[in-house]
Amino acid sequence: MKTSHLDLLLFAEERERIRFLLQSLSEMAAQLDAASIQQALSAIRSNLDSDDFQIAVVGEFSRGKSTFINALMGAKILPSSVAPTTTVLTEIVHGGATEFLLCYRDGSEEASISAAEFNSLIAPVEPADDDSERREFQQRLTQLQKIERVVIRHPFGVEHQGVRLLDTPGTNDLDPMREQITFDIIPRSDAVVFLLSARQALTETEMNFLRDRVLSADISKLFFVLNHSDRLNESELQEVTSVISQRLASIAPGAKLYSVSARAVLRARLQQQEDLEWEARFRTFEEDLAHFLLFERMDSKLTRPRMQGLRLCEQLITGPLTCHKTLLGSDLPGLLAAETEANHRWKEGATAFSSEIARLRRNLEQGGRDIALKLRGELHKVADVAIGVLRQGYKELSSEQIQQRIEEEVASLQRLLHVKLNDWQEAAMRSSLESSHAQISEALILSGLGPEIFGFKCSSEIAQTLEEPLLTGEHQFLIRAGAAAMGLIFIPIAFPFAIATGWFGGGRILDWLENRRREEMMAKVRLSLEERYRSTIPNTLKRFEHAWAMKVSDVIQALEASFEGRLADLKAVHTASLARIRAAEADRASEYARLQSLETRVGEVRHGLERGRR
Ligand SMILES: Nc1nc2c(ncn2[C@@H]2O[C@H](COP(=O)(O)OP(=O)(O)OP(=O)(O)O)[C@@H](O)[C@H]2O)c(=O)[nH]1
Ligand SMILES: [Mg+2]
Repeated sequence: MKTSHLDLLLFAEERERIRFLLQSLSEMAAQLDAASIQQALSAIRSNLDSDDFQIAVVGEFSRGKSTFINALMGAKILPSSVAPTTTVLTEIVHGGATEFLLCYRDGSEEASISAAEFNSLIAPVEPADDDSERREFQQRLTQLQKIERVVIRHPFGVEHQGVRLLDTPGTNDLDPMREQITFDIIPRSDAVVFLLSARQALTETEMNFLRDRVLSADISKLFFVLNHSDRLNESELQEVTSVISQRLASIAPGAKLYSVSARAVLRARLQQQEDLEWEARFRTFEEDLAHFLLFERMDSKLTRPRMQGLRLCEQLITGPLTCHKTLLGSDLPGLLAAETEANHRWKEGATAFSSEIARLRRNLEQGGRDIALKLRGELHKVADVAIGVLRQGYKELSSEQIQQRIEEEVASLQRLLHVKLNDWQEAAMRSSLESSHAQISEALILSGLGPEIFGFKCSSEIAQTLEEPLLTGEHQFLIRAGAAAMGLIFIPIAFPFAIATGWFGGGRILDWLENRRREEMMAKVRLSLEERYRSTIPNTLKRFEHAWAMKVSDVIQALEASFEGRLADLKAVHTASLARIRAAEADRASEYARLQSLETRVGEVRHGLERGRR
């Protein structure tokens, strides 16, 4: 059953009611000189007004996000592979026929590219040795950077009408994509599908991401999907499911976990065969999703602005309103004295704050140097492995097989390094922030801003701005380039060797020549690999150092901006109060009554928002 006309009317009515409440709250914030609250309210209202319903599919790379969406659509539309694949945001919307549309960062659009063009654009394959193909590949990479997102129109379930399904790059992917996922996509999404892998039972990084970036964004509906379930037997799967469910329960009570195999379902659907076991499990998810879209979608669209509005009511009362009232309690001389004292406190607080910020910056910079050192060691290990594989595999393998071997060996190491680097950065950020936490809080209290750090959990939330600037793209390129170089070297060497073979025909000479040529080839290839892997290390380190420096300055700037913003709010309250009280010296009672009535009205808004809560 679809959403009825009555539901739509009720939805529209409730949305109007919430809009009205938020609007009154915003007016009161203006009367209380709380500019930052007004700003937050205007963002909430514009989200409330939008009719789109966005579902983001997120998860670390290779969890099967693209395969999962393909399975949902019953068509292989999005590219997928063992190596990190999805490089741009892809938006799937309901449409009459399948159509691919590129939206560029500069606002321009390119209509209807073909499926093949889309695939080669999103997951470009590094050419082996052809110069013109290489140029084309580079052009594609450049074009890719300019693309903001790809929109795919595709006919799928009627309940999905009006829904935007987002395929995102791995959350442990490169900057700035992850930042975009964290700060833009998740906060704007109405629901999130969080993909996990049965082979890696909810890692620490996933837990942190979930807690700090997804749950904190007031997402009203979250689906947890345990993909790759076919890789375990039933008892292993049960064990993993129970471990994950327990871990999830600690941060997302009542969360339901769907064990699926997106690959099995996609395969069965493409071949139009029933895979009864996996199909049934997948359907459970699909039915819940359809139920949600049909019956709960609209309600969920209203939940978030309600929650956010309630939080802002609280902030308005405990912040600006209380401050106004406190100031009103004193007479003019008292107020002036309070003003002088506040000025003094603000100054002291600001000094304490900046000296702590300077210390924090030094700590973070040291943390970055320590990580760079560890990273250097790990990159050398990767180079050793790449060269080691060549040494072992050279005799019996073809150059293609060698290429594959190196890719497999190095790709798994890189994935591990990705995770490690992420953990090191997060740990460095956390420990530096935690060690500064007490002093920053003191500076805040001194300035009269209250003990909490800018209204967010300092360590975890700020660590959001921090992501791993790793190597995937470049390394993939290098792996392939290394292999291509091997191919290039092999051909000129093999050619004279073949002629010599024909000429002499003798087995021994053949062996001797073969051995020599192979040794020479081996030496050249090794040299080329050494160059490719080792000589890139300084560059990779530089990139890391640069990215870390950017993170550090982002974090510091965020702290400073927040401090300054709140201090400015407080100063504005003081100034306005002073002016008002000076003017209304004669009748302070009326000013008090005004504040009292504002407080009552904020209370009414709060009550109104709570009334809609389920
Ligand atoms: N065995 C098994 N393999 C799967 C399953 N789902 C996906 N895969 C495989 O896992 C690999 C990664 O799948 P993708 O769909 O590209 O994963 P992704 O999360 O989109 O990866 P990125 O775009 O790189 O972040 C591919 O080789 C898929 O065929 C599954 O349920 N079972
Ligand atoms: Mg993908």
